[in-house]
This record gives sequence, C-alpha cells and structure tokens, in this order.
Amino acid sequence: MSLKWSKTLMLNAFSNLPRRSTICARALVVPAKSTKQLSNRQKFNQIQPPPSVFSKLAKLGFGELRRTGRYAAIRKANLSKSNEKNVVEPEYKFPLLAFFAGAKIPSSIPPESISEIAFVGRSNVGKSSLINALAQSSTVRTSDKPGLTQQLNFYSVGRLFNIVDMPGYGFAFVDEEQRRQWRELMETYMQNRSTLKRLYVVIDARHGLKVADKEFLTMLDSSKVSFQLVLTKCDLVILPTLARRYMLMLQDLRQYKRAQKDVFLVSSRNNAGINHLRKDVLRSVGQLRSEQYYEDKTERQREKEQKEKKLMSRK
Ligand SMILES: Nc1nc2c(ncn2[C@@H]2O[C@H](COP(=O)(O)OP(=O)(O)O)[C@@H](O)[C@H]2O)c(=O)[nH]1
Ligand SMILES: [Mg+2]
Repeated sequence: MSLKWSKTLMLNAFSNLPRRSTICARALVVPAKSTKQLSNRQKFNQIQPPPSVFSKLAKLGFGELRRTGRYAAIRKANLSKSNEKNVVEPEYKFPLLAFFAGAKIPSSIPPESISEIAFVGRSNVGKSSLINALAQSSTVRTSDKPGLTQQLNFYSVGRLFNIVDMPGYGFAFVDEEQRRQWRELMETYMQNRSTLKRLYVVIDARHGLKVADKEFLTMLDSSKVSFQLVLTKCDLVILPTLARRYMLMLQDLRQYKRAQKDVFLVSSRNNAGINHLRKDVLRSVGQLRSEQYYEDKTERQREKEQKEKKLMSRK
C-alpha cells in the first residue's frame, strides 16, 4: 500500500456522529440512555430512517415496507405524501455502447475529446454490471472473479460521450509493483482529465465504506477530484437495512469535501434506481434533453414493438 494512501486516517464510521445532523437529526441520534459501549452492529440497528427515505426507496423501485404494526407509522406518512404528488419520470435512454480503447499505462490513454464519466470502486463491486445496466447492453465483461479489469476501458456511447470502466482498487492478492502501476494509471487519468465530468465511486450496499474505500476517497479529496457515491447490489439487502445503510452513507460522506451531497442507490440485477442514475449521467455530460423528448421516444418504441408483434402473429 502506498505511503500516500496508507497514511490516511482509518476513521471509524461511527466515531464522529454528531448529536444533530442537518440531513436527518432524528434518524441518527443514539438514545441518550445508552451509555454502555455499543457494537457497530447495534449502533447501525439503532438508526431510524425517516419516512422520506422509505418513500425515496419505494420510488426507485426497491419495494415497500411489510404491512406490520412496526412500520405502520412510516407507511401512513408515506401514503399521505404519495397522494399529494405522484410524478413518474420518463425512461431515459443511452445510445449504443461500443468499446474503443484500453489503456494499461498512462501514455496509452486516448487523447481528450468528448465529455466522459468514469466508474471506479473495489474489485468485484459491480462496476461493469452497472455500466451494462445503464446502457442496456452486455458489451462490458463482468465476472465473479476479482481483478478482471486491469486497464482503463473506454466505451463510446453513440459518440455523444464516453464511459470509462476503471480497474478495481483494494486488492489483497496483487503484488506491490502491480498495484503501484495501476494506482499511477488511475491517478494520472483522474487528476488530469479535463473532459472527465463525473467520477462515480461504486460501493457495495451490503458493506458500506470499507477501509480501502475510505483511503481512496481521502486520496480523491487531497487530489481535488470531485466524486459521486453509488451504492450498488441493493437487491441483496432487505429494505430497512438499505434505508439505514443510506443514512449512514450520507453521514460518512460529510467528511469528504469533494463528495457530491447525495448517494445513488441501484441494483444492476433488478434495475431499481438505474433510470434515476441514467438521468444524472446525461445531465453531467450535458446531454439531458426535455422530458417530452424521452416520452416521445418511448412512445415511438412502443408503437414499433406493437407493429412487429402484429407482423409476427400474421406469419
Ligand atoms: N445481486 C447482484 N449482483 C450483482 C450486481 N452487480 C453486479 N453483481 C454481480 O457481482 C459480480 C461482479 O460484478 P462486476 O460487474 O464484474 O464487478 P466489477 O469487478 O466491479 O466490474 C458479478 O457476479 C455480478 O453478476 C447487483 O446489482 N446485484
Ligand atoms: Mg469489471
């Protein structure tokens, strides 16, 4: 591990919880009567996400709380809210994704051209799957084995913008020299790329920020690289845990100056939250059109599919 990264503080996720949070004071305050030492798990379970978080998760497609007495108050609060306004977002779409360059060393990084976004995160966290889900493609190779992406992979999205799939960080099994080379490659790219409009740091929803993530985010902060956190594999955690994880992430990211102030929640498996993230990507690269444009496009697609179905049934 480099000196630069290893000297960063490994902050305990709970050590700096303030008494009051501007995001949601109620949810993160540990009851005053608990003076005894609580384990991290116990502290996590004491987080009480407000109804607004559950309604956000429901809107993104993560489902609703079970109909038990325990969650009755939250369900009631959400119900009265959802009666007030129920805005449905259009389906945002990306043009076709195509691989065009791979860089193993800084000198082979392609020259700057159109706007870019990049995905980075621990190995096997789900970066490549997320890119495929966003682009509704299967172009990017995914794997159960960590360490498959050992270079910066550049994909063109209909020549409107580029997506970069970065190597994973936090390897336990790679030798020091190899790690140094990857780090140099990634840092060179992230710190000097003027066309890089958004860096998405992907985190596993089951674990939240791990030590390797914290070291990486601290490095981004000190290199003045802004980033956006994305929690993925959200389908693998139950709803109350996901809501707590989200609250804790909001709290954690307050220690990083360069972090965007919200966290995206997605699942590449069931597509929850993907459309919402797609909108952020399009906005970041200056390609977001009016809602009407996407609604018309979806309508045209539907008509085309219906015509094709009719033709097939005649055959
Ligand atoms: N359940 C679930 N599995 C996922 C999700 N995203 C990725 N995976 C799985 O996690 C593994 C690693 O994914 P991959 O995209 O290759 O990770 P990368 O190394 O970060 O690019 C693969 O087996 C994927 O099928 C997700 O949102 N939900
Ligand atoms: Mg990958």
